[in-house]
Amino acid sequence: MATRFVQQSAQTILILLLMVVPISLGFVTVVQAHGGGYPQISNQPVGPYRVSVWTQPQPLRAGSQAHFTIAISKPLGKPGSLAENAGVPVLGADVQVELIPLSGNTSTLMLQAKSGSGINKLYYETDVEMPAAGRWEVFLAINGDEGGGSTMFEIEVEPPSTTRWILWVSAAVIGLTAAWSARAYQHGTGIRKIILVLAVTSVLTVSGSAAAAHLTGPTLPAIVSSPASRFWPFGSSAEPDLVIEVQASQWKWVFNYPAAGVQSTELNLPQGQTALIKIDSTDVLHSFAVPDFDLNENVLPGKSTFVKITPLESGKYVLTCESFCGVGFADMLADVQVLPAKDFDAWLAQEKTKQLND
Ligand SMILES: [Cu+2]
Repeated sequence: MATRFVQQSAQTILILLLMVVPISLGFVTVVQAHGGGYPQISNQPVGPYRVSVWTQPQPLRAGSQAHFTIAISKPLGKPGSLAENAGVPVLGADVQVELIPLSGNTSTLMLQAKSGSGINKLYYETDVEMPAAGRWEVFLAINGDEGGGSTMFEIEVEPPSTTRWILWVSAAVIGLTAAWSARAYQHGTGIRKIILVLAVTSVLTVSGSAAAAHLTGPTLPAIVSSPASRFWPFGSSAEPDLVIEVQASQWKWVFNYPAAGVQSTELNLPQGQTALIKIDSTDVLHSFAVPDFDLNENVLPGKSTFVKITPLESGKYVLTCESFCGVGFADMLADVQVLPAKDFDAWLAQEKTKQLND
């Protein structure tokens, strides 16, 4: 009698464990990296201020958190004066964010963006779970010591990611398999028990890895590493396919392809090849950030910063500066274009001819 009780208890505990693990996986939410994101407005005049707004993630999705990052600065000089482009961050302003749905019958959301909470204390930030997909108007109202102003822009919210279902389906499969197999095991004998154990193990492995693959998040379109110097890591396998020298300054990017003698205002990269990127600042602290690559490296003046990028998917991305480097920092944008290797070579050759003739 006692043995039977122990057996039953052990089975119950096993079933509970098998059900609790996948269900808890389903509730894991990926923590948002605060600060930065996808640029929505850049250095726009709003009352006496200049305002920039970023959203994260890209794309925004219904049923998921949307993160808004807002930078407010005040120009120091009058237009045309020497100090025109100098600015100071504005702190302690009242920043209201109103989200107005442009379709459907969802109601308007009112948010208050707060400064000093994120990694960069100069940003105002707020989070909200987007209740519906479609276009939304974002109305931004700012009130500070210097006065007030408002601006508007639109955002697109995509339907919930379908891959989220993979989690629930695998959780259900694991749970049902566990419950059914425990019962079958109780009534089975000999070889049947062995077959059962093998079958259950394989179902759990497949469902578990499907859930795990989902939890590790979407695959980035590029492999990125930030070696501390040109010679790290050691070894010839680390030798890049090309070297690009980048100059960061208030408030622009210049890209040099020294092997070809080409200079460009956009960062073109060959797909599937490893580019070693050497970044130098000619003035203040900047940062080299490609949100789509999950890349954000500080660039200090007087010290080279190295980044290795191996883009896997061709397409257009955006390079931004995530460091507050003066009033024009939000304008420090450049196109990043990943081209198939032969298109990249053609572009480089064409630029070389063009620049030799200039
Ligand atoms: Cu900068």
